[in-house]
Amino acid sequence: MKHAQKKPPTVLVTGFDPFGGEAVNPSFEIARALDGELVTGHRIVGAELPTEFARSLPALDALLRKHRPVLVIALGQAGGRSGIALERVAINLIDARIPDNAGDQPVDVRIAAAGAAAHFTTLPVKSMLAALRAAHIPAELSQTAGSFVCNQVFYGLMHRLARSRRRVRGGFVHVPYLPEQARKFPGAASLPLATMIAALRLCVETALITGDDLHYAEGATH
Ligand code: PCA
Repeated sequence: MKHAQKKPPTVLVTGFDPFGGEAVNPSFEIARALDGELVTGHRIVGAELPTEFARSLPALDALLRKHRPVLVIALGQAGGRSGIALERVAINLIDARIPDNAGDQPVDVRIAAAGAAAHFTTLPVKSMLAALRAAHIPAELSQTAGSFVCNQVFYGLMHRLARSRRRVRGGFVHVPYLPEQARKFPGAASLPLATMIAALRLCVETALITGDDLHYAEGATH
C-alpha cells in the first residue's frame, strides 16, 4: 500500500507588482525566484500582491487562506535604501505620497479603524541581520516601513496574525533598487537580484531555525 506523502509546511513570501512608473519591482522578482524552493524542510510559495490600497489585503487574505503558511515574509521595494531593510514596526496609518496603481491616493486614513496604533514584527530581525552581515550582504534594521501600500500590507499582516489562533511568525522586508533601476537616479544604491534572492533565502532559513531572537544593541537607520 502506498502512503500519502506528507506535504511540507509552507512559507509565504510575497512581493509587489511594479509601481511609480517602474517597469520592474525587485520584491516580486525575489518572490518569483524563491517560489517552489525547499528551505529547511519548508516549501516556499512566492506570490505577487497588487500595489493597490483596495486590493492588496484581500489578495493577502486569499493567500493566507489557501496556503496556511507557518511563516510569512512580505517584501517591497524601497528605492533609496542601500541594503536589505528589516522592518521592525508597522503603523496603523496610510498617507500616500503618490497614487497607487489604481490611481488611489488616500491621506491620513487608518488601516484598521479599531486596531492598535502599531504592531511589531514577529520575525527574529536581529538574528536575520547577523546572518546577512555574516554573508557580507548589506543590511540594516528599519524603524519605519513608510505609510504607503507596503506599510498597509505589513500592518494588515501583523493584525491578522495577532488575531489568529495559529502561532504564525511574520514581518516585512524592504529591498533596494535593482542596478538597472538605480541607473536613472545618480548616486542611488542598488543590489543585484542574485544577492537579494540569496539574502531572502537566508532570512527565511534564519526565521525557521531561530527560537528567541538575539539581543544586541543596534541602531536603526530609518
Ligand atoms: N513598495 C511600496 C509599495 C509597493 C512596493 O514595492 C512601498 O514601500 O510602500
